[in-house]
Amino acid sequence: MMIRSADRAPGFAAILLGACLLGSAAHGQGTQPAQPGASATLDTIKGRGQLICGISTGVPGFSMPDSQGVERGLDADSCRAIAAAVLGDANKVKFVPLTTTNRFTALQSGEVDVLTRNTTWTLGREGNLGLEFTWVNFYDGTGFLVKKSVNVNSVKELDGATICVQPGTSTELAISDYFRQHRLKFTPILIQDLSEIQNAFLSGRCDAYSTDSSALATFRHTQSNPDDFVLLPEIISKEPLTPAVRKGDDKWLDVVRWTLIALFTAEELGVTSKNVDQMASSNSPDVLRLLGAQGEMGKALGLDNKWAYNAIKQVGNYAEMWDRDIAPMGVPRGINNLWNKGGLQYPPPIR
Ligand SMILES: N[C@@H](CCC(=O)N[C@@H](CS)C(=O)NCC(=O)O)C(=O)O
Repeated sequence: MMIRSADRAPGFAAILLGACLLGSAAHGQGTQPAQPGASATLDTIKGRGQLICGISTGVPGFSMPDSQGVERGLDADSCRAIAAAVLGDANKVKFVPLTTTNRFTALQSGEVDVLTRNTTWTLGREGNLGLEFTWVNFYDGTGFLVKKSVNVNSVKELDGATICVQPGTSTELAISDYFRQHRLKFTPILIQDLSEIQNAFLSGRCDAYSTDSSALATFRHTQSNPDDFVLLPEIISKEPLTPAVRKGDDKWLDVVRWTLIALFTAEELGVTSKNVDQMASSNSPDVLRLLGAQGEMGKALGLDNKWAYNAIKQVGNYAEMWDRDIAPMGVPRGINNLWNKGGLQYPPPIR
């Protein structure tokens, strides 16, 4: 039967009205926040009183033990922020160093609760490996490091070169795509162990060393003779580095994602580890909600309403982490800045 527009109109109006009502209920004015569902991962972490975090075996600026054996870096600090949000204590973290090849199985098998290890968010990994990426904590790209003595100024001059690269990385794919597309040849030297690959490069076994350009910059910075190395100008791929969780526990995904977002939000709102207590009596509703002085944002995640307060107080906002971990390596903030400072970080609203 043909439906005349006159028959249809009231139905549409009713649907629209219904949608508007739903919209205002969802907005939360005068309503109770939805009760969070269960998270097996969150329950396990709370039960054991410790977060188990997968990190790298040693990338300066990201996760690398200092002289006292304490893990330092942006990824290590991201783990601490999650522990502070979940358990109220940034020190309740067990760090598990993982290689490029065993990192995904460690997450899949439940050996770690979260993988916070300079890992690129890709469709293949999310679609095929049972992983879910949370929120980018560093926008990176594949680069190339060469010795100054080889006198190479561009990737195009690496035709026929040997290139050291770690297996199981998105770097491998980025290089083979780029070289094929530009009709260049190269021989990959695949070495899994980090110190082995670095030694291979330093001893001249490969003409170039390729990985995330941030890691190359921090590696160069930590050499006794950084000026003997050149980071080539080309960045040949996008590598958004993103902490990942196992698929199938959406509530845990929410916790990790929103804790990272809270660190960027704190920076955006000017909340730091130093002023967080004064800010808890700010007149900004956004600040009050972030710090749990108003609303029930923590409860919506299955956490204490002081989740973000604890993370910011104990670890600092993203800019503080950056200044502590990355800036000393001479890496400029660039696209990792907030959206209102010319960067890509645009944290969604905490409300
Ligand atoms: N972002 C790329 C590369 C990540 C990567 O593994 N980079 C190396 C070089 S910085 C690394 O972390 N090595 C440290 C290690 O093997 O522990 C990926 O996700 O595949």
